[in-house]
Amino acid sequence: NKTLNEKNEQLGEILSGMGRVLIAFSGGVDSSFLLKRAQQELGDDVLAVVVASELFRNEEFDGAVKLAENMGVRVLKTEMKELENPAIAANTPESWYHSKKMLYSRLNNLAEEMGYPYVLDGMIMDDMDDFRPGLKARTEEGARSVLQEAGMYKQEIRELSKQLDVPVWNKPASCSLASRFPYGTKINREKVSQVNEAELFLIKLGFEMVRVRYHENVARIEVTEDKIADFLVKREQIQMKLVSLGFDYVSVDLKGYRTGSMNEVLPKEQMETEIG
Ligand code: NMN
Repeated sequence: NKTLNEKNEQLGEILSGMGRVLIAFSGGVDSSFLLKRAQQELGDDVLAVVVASELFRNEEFDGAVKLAENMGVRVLKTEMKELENPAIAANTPESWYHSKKMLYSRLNNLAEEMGYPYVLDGMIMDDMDDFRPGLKARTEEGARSVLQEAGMYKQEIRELSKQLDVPVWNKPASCSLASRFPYGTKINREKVSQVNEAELFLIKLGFEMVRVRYHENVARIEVTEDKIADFLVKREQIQMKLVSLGFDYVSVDLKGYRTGSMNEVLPKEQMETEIG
């Protein structure tokens, strides 16, 4: 069993051996740590690619660009229109694969054009236990998850990020807005914007960890358990706002926030064949 220092050293060796790297940069905890370590090892031979996507918040794109720029890393912005691909808009478990395929093939093209031999992402050990049909695309496209290669877990990355003064060490996990929709519910710009606006409103009200799950005219809101009481105090304004955004009924999920709640209704066999 490696200590955290040993893992971090191993990560450094992997990175410095790569020479020049392109990093898929989201501005989240994991890819920010990766970007920082890559810069420490490789200096100017690091390119952060930030994707403006139809399935992620604009605020996250802006935050990622700023963060990389503040670090003094070279940034390349690119745009993806996932919803133009019907296999993604259909929002099936395979849609995760198609989204990631679009992402990694774009990154590979950019890397080739600009002379970067390696494409890296910020996947970590914890991601392996999740239901992630998209992982296959990473492997097919040959991107490297060096934090995984070094055996790093979320807790460890937060700890090292804090030591290195990476400003987002404590940021909650964010995810494609497609995760708010039941599998088989087709998604489009309007629906994505509806859940996005609802979540932004709730975040401003103080519910930092929140998901607004879209069940047609019903919103099923997940906030962390410790916030449910506070949520009920503010229920009237929440109800009004979400109705103004297009929901007819606004509900709170008594189980509270947890990641992957849309996977809970998938048949077990499907989860097992598609995990990892
Ligand atoms: O935290 P929520 O909103 O529930 O989203 C997380 C879920 O989204 C995960 O459990 C996973 O099923 C899905 N997801 C899949 C991929 C992938 O396949 N690459 C990536 C990110 C999220």
